[in-house]
Amino acid sequence: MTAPSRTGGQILVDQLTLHGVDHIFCVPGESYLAALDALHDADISVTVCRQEGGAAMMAEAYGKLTGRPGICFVTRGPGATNASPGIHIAKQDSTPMILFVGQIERGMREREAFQELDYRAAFGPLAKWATEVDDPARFPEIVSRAFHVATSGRPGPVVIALPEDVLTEMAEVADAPRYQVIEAHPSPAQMAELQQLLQDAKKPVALLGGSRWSEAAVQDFVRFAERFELPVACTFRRQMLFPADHASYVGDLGLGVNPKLLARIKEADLILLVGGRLSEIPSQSYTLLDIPSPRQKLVHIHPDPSELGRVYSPHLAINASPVAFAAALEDVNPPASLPWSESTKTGHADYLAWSNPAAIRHAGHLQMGEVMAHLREVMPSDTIYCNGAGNFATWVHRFWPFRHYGTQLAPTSGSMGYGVPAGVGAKRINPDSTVVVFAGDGDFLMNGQEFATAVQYDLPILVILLDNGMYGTIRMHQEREYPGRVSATMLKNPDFAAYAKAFGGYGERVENTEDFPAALQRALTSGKPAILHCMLDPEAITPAMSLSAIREKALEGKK
Ligand SMILES: Cc1ncc(C[n+]2csc(CCOP(=O)(O)OP(=O)(O)O)c2C)c(N)n1
Ligand SMILES: [Mg+2]
Repeated sequence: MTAPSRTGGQILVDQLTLHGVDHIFCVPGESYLAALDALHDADISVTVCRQEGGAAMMAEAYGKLTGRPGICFVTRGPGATNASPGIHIAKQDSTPMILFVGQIERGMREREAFQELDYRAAFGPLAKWATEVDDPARFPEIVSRAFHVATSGRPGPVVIALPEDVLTEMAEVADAPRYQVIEAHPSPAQMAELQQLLQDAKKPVALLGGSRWSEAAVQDFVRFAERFELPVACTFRRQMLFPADHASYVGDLGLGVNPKLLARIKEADLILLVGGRLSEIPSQSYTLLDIPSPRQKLVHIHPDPSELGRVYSPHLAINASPVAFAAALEDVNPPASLPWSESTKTGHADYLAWSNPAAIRHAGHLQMGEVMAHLREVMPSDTIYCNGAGNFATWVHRFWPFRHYGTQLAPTSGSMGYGVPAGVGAKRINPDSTVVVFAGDGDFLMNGQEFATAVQYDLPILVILLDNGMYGTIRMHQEREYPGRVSATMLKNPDFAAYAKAFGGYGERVENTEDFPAALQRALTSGKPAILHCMLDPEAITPAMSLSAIREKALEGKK
């Protein structure tokens, strides 16, 4: 049977459909009109964004939430370079994503034609795979490979350049079959060894991280933790991998971590590191475990063999996805007595004390401890929280108890500007979820333009914008390293409530703690994308220490 004759753009979009793509995020460009035209009749919804950085971050957020590649389309040179932050996040956060980029016609290559860029060279080190399609008949093969590469092993971003004339050329070619997720399973011998290690352990702890989890895998792990009364921590910004209200939960290895959790891990005799890499932030700048040979017996479970033994030489290396590993745990049985069970209870109590917002007081009229306590009281437990980077993120990471898989969108790569696009992406694909974006005054304006996308698609997300008039994180580091010498960290801000209104959303300024509950209520019931412009005293830079105290301590140390 001969295949029908189709344009390259049509073949491409047909491949997306058969691989299960239901949504794409884009900023249009004349370079890929033929693909846009094919999307016109496809059963794929499109979100058109205001800047490619936002579009790419929305696609990354889609990948984080679904485990399927988030799809983004952008135009040549400037569109592609604008999208690069999203590629970097997908790489560092191990998120499946495919970025399609317009490219000049094949016959003009190497002349530095209009917006020409060598994508293999520009994105090779940033992406998991960067390539260019030379022949429309190869779309089925290359797109199929892209889905396999993006989702297998350690997931990551793929960049595919689309020469304009490849998209318009006709070809007769058969479609590819739908891609498969390549699972890696632990062997029975490895699980028997794990059983023995748990049998011999006195102070075990599990650290959960990375991607390739699912709701079912989290539940599998919860059942295992329950049988073993095992203390479980999550790594930086992976708090959705274990319910915080579970008796086994002992906290997260983020920035500003609970010292009691660090002590527990240092004193452990067995560490199960499941899915994560224990990279710079969760390892506290690579000080938590000895490199390459940790003192604790390390069982490292990772879907990508090249991550096993990369930094830490494990006692037992298991090349398996968290999904497959968690399922295999059903057959691992606890020893008759659990010498660590009291310690697990202490660990959970330590977490509860550490994450209790009621105890927190700082300078200013708006008290974040009380704000967080109120959110804990009134927001649904499956609210999706999104944030970029800045000290403001501490409030949600430390004081919101994440209880469900799929409720945290935060870049482990520490990229500012992620919260708003992630929130828009999350609400677009989960319209029934409550979506809250935490943003700083610096962070928000890095991709605040996507608030217009929220308005355009009628996506009532709530932005809690903490305005302290500065790039606070950097100011904090400045006060530590160069006390009293403020340089390039102050900000003069717009009226963010007016900004929200100008875009067609709901906006309100909040200055006092007692005004927050009613303002929150009005924002949530407005039915519109909303910004609560919250005025935070610059002194309230961390839950524990004021800016002046940090400066004074540094000055003291310099004497
Ligand atoms: C894209 C990007 N640029 C710069 C930085 C460095 N950086 C980290 S936090 C921060 C300041 C964040 O300021 P703001 O959003 O106002 O939050 P605050 O710390 O004041 O709460 C900066 C500049 C970064 N992480 N990402
Ligand atoms: Mg700030």
